[in-house]
Amino acid sequence: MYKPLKQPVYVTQPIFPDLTKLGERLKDIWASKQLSNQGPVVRTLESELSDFLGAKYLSVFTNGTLALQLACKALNLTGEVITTPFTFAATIHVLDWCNLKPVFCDIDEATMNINPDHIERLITPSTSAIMPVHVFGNPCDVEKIQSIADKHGIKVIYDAAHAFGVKVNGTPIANFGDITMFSFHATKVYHTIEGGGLSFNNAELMQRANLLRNFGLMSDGDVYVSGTNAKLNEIQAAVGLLVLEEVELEIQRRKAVTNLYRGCLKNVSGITLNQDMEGVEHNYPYLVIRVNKEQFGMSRDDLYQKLVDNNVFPRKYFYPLCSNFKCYEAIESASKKRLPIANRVADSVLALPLYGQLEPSIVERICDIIKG
Ligand code: T4K
Repeated sequence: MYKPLKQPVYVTQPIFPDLTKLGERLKDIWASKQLSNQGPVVRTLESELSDFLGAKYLSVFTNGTLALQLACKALNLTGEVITTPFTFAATIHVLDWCNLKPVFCDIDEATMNINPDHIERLITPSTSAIMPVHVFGNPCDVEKIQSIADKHGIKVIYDAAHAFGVKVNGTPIANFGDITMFSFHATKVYHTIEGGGLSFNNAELMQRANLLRNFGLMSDGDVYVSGTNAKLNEIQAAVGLLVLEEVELEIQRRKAVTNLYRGCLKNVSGITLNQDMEGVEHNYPYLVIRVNKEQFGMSRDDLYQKLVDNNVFPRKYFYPLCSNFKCYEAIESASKKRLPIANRVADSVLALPLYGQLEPSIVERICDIIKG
């Protein structure tokens, strides 16, 4: 018989770098008298992240959402952008804030990513780009997506908010598409408390995004484009450098926790877990199960409540589906009939607690609650 957990267990816990080391870095910042506006710590972070992520060019921003907006602006996107409804609200809000019309494409049941076989039929003369999301860090079918984009002369921006450090057949995820966005939010495998990054394969695009990040101000003081303020500051960059030192160990620990869940829940009828993909170096950002009510004997929502009642706080990532949000449901492509897989997936997913410091005994107790 299972017992409720004494302390609440949340879906994630950020990496907290060593306070003494942080103190040393803060002393240096105090001495430098520079707190923001592309200071030395931000520049070092950009260089170290670029190396870690295998990016050709990389810039950091206030958060992933603003970074994604600037990516759309830097590429001068117009009209319609084909994307997935199975994502966090930010992906779709970015399009809306950039006056772009999201066109929802159904997803693949196994990967939960945009289904490339459905993309082409959604392309119209107004389509300027595809914005796929590497959901839960699982890479999209990057080759197929690129060949569709090339055939139709449209851009690809990847939302890789979850995919920090992922590799596909040895190629860093940062290398695909025109621009790739990473979120460095505290809930992510790697973080700068709040923050985001863009990787580019092209220096000119990076310069454009960098200009947009700093009000469009040119070095001569003149302004040619309407920019915004999307700069990261020195203190967060210092945290980011320290978190970077720990991220590989964090990923290894998350892998061990993931494998423990996989073992404990292996034979539970009606519960399926996300699996590793062939040729992919994963980063284990989320432990997502799918609940089949008929086989498991309990709905996803009832299981969620049972866990909460026992002091475990999973999240229904991503429910409701973005296409069912009140602000987007009137869009033609948001119709439930056109998105059967995405609707089914959103109704059955549950993200269980996953982070490096999660103790094996707690994982076992969470699994006992699920099975009990
Ligand atoms: N695209 C995608 C696909 C994304 O998933 C996201 C963000 C973005 C774009 C945008 O990137 P950013 O602009 O955020 O950089 C969280 C995050 O706020 C959000 O960054 C993330 N995706 C989304 C999936 O999750 P919430 O509202 O679910 O987080 P919250 O505050 O409920 O945190 C979850 C749990 O984590 C808490 O119950 C406790 C724990 N926690 C959280 C924080 C922040 C801690 O223990 N410590 C903490 O500091 O949105």
